[in-house]
Amino acid sequence: SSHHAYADPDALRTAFTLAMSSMYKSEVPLYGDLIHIVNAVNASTRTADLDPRVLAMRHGNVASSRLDIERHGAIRLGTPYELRTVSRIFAVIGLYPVGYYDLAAAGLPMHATCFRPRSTASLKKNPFRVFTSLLRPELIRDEKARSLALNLLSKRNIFTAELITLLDIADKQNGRLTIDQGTRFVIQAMETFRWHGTAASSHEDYQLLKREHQILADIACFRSAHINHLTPRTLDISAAQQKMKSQGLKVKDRIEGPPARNCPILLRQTSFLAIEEPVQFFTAQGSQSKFVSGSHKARFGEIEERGAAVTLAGRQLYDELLNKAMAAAESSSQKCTPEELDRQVEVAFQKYPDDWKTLRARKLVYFTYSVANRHFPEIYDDSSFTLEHLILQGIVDITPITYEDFLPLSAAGIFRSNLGTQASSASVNALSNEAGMEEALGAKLSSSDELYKAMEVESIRKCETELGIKII
Ligand code: OOG
Ligand code: NI
Repeated sequence: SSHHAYADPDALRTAFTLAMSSMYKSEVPLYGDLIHIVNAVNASTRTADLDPRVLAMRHGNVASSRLDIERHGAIRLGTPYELRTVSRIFAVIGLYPVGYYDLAAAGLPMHATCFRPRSTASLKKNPFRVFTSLLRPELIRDEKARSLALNLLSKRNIFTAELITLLDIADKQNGRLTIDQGTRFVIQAMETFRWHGTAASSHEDYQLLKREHQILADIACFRSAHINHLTPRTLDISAAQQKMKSQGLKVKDRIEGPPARNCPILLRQTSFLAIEEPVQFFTAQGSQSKFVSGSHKARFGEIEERGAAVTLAGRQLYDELLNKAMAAAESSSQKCTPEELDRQVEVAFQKYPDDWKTLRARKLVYFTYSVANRHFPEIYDDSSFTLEHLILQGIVDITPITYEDFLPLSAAGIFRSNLGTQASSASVNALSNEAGMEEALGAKLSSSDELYKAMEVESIRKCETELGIKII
């Protein structure tokens, strides 16, 4: 019954991404330095030498896509209510929960999902996504720390009243906001993810939680779910890593993920290490409450280089080879140095095919199909054709699908390098709990594999329409 012009969720996502980016740059100036480094590396990468398919995946698939817009961020939430409300925020900007990430295996009392666009069209407009982890209080061994964390979390409210009002309005408008409401929404949403230099806990409570697990203090002692990093894409992650080092940034000791390849798969990531930031805590000591100065280390800057989405078989091979490399590095006579692990990864991944044809023949990577040549005599008789035939005849082209998700082992490596801790005893041997995540969220998690398969099918249907034939 209204004639309001609703804002396009993809456009709102871009406004949100840009607001988040400028907020983070002003909060963490070192992040601004990282952006300069990435821009310089991207500008000097010899893109003409790159396989256009590889460039497309690194760049983001579309000519119109801005190279300088971030590709992901991460937040850590404390309660199911926070997760459900954040999922309402993300739905307004076209992000939906996809996939389950078990972090307990890495010694973290948490699990996670990725809020991201699901459709090809939406991904093309802006693939920005948020790695969103949730505390699993049942994995906190120490009774006192657990109840303290839950008590602090029960008292905090990370959402402004106006934001909740706008979310309720969106519910009544089919999930949409008008352009004016959308503008207010982005401003209000930033309050949820902003840094606060004044903690919501006493210094004593902060230290108690930190002793149990540093991540607990980060999740429970603050007034917001501060964004803990943003991640621009880079066209050459090795060069960017080198440049970060040469400019004096403290960087992660190795690039996570698969080794450099002709046909990149999945995701390679590295970061500068979390900075120590001043924080004011109140202290309960004495009769008068007063403030004490302390500090907190949680926030960093990351870069990523994306490759192809792999099938379940492709993922199995990836996990197998990575595990083999880690085992070999552990048992090598030298100490397990980052260099030794890099070397073992190189060796192990020689078993992972590295040309698109073989990757497709062995069903290790997902592809989309597009019409390369519609003026082919054969296609005018009205029979059906196999995909293989059309590819061989040069009528249909194959393009690897860009990986849009995360890697739990890489994520664990990133957590670890920023916490400066090894796996804690707090959560060893814990089982993953995907059902628990869905219950907290109040919704099902989409399967990334189903989404990649749907993209493949959609592209084949499109070829059929364009060629006017049936592909079997
Ligand atoms: C999230 C770390 C995971 C990634 O890129 O794998 C992540 C966190 O530190 O909260 O962002
Ligand atoms: Ni990240």
